[in-house]
Amino acid sequence: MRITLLAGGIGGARFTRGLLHHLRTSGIDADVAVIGNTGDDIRVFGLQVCPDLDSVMYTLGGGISEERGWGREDETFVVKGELANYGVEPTWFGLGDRDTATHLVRTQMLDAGYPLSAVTEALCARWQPGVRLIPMTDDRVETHVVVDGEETGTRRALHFQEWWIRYRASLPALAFVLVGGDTAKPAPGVLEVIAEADVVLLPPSNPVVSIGMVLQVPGVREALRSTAAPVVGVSPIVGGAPVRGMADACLAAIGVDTTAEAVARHYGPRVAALPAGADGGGILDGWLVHDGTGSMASDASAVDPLTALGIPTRAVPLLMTDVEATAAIAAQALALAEDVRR
Ligand code: FO1
Repeated sequence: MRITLLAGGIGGARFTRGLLHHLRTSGIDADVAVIGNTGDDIRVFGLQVCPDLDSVMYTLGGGISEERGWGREDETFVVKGELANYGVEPTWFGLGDRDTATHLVRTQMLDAGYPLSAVTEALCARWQPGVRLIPMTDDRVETHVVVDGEETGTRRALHFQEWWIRYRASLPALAFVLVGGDTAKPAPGVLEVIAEADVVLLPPSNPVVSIGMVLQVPGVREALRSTAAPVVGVSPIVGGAPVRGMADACLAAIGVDTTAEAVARHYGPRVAALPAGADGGGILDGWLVHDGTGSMASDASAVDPLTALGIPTRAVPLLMTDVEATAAIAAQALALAEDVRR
């Protein structure tokens, strides 16, 4: 069985870990490919850092810092402190000492001319994530955030990482721009693993700056709309709020309500014929929303309207509290995919 996921950082990595656990414990033989978002990538201190690729690689490879969800466990930040002592910026970026080895190997290989997809494959040879991790593109892209400056009319763009880390997404975002996105090409394998998949899953990653950016790579949305595989998504909004991260700040910027239903409508139903002028057309065949189990409110009210829209929707427990709970969500997503398979 071939399963392809479009993933961002922490949410996508954790969901994939649960999926692999479900496949292993159910004895399902599957090849899993993860198309990773590279809009978060940033060059700091001369090093190319790929946060979402590394979150997937470390989480599945067993090196992740569980409490941070990014970077390495048992991490130290000695070099970061020394850089700050020299007064060099960005002091706000959490450059970990162990993590730096990854950035050094990646930067060295990129400078030697290897494409990011080859570099990622080389790094994964050490981590053995158990999936084929492919960057969405080998071309240099960066997500920049347009914000209003202090003085009126001084609109400016800053790198997503500065907006996310330094400002904690507190500056109202007016737009997210994938710089370089319009001319980026899908990395080798990206279109193939979508076209040849038996199932495509959208984990509960940030729909704007993670999955949204993968969808901006020319050709990806069309590949999703034409693959024979059912495309099933898991809502990143649970009980009207993002479980983690700041998806609400991102969704507000693009005028999408922070609800499980609004995010599904944003991705759009795949079945609907392309209304004239539609922005590329919908990609969803199925959607999972939270049923209220645990402390979060239920999103079950989304089931009927979305199903009527052409996105068969199920309400199930969506809190990824541990690997077993996440495996259960993955099992539900695969079951829905079979039910909606055309
Ligand atoms: N997130 C933070 O909140 N603070 C940091 O200092 C930080 C540093 C960092 C370094 C490497 C890396 O791979 C990720 C890092 N992240 C940090 C997380 C990162 O900003 C986000 O995980 C993604 O960009 C959003 O998914």
